[in-house]
Amino acid sequence: HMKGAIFDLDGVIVDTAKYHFLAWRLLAEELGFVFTEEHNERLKGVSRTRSLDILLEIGGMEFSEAEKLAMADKKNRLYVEYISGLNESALLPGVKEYLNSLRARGVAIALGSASKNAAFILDKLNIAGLFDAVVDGNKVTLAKPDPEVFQTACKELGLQPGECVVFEDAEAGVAAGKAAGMLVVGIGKPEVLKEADLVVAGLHEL
Ligand code: B16
Ligand code: MG
Repeated sequence: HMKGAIFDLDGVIVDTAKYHFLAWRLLAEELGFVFTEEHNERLKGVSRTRSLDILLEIGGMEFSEAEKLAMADKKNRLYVEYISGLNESALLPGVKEYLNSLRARGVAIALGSASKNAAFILDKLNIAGLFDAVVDGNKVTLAKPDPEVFQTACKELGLQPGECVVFEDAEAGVAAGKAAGMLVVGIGKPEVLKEADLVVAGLHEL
């Protein structure tokens, strides 16, 4: 019996991956190498600093911590510029309907995202008011597949792990949900999200 639902943001509620991609690609271009959409798959669900490390590994480049901090900042400024135009129309199919149906059934709702821009995005999408708790990259230190983000969300809802269901599109996120002892609904392809308890193409299917 589900008492709490914990949602990942990028890939579940909104497709911000394309904007992350545009910003990272521009940074790679400035550094003199090509960053493809296939490369970008490796950054999904991964924190900003870890994403930069992967990007630089792909480009075969090394920088100091200070230089990397400046690059991550620059990427984020570009990204925030891209997403500043987001509105309700960017919500993935069925999101609003599903969140409202959960609320009507008395299920508590939380966000469990790696993004430090999560609150800004929820606000732009006009759905911030539907969440009882928002746990994002500003609140947790350990990245998925570590279960910290979902454990914190569950605690903030005042629930036990066994009472929560996680909705995730990334392999690392599914692993994090399972490690937290929660049921996990994968959003995407069953052949990719093998560890999930159930896989659907999107929230519109629920
Ligand atoms: P930011 P999620 C993740 O969101 C994205 O999938 C990932 O590509 C991004 O690097 C990460 O957030 C950090 O985002 O730079 O905005 O802090 O899937 O965990 O909702
Ligand atoms: Mg995601």
